Amino acid sequence: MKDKLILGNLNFDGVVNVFDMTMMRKALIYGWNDTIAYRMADMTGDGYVNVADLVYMHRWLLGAIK
Ligand SMILES: [Ca+2]
Repeated sequence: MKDKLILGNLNFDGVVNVFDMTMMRKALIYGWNDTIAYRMADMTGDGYVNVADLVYMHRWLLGAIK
């Protein structure tokens, strides 16, 4: 579970995919209830999770960012 800490992996299943992006989108609207997920969602590494991180994850999933 939470031993699989990977940047962008918000549901701790070991992979970063569209389910994590959906989770981030929901959390940005309704708020975060998991501080570890919040940390893993900071894709841009600026200490905040906002729409910039969602865009980053989207681009990463599309292969535009390595
Ligand atoms: Ca995941």
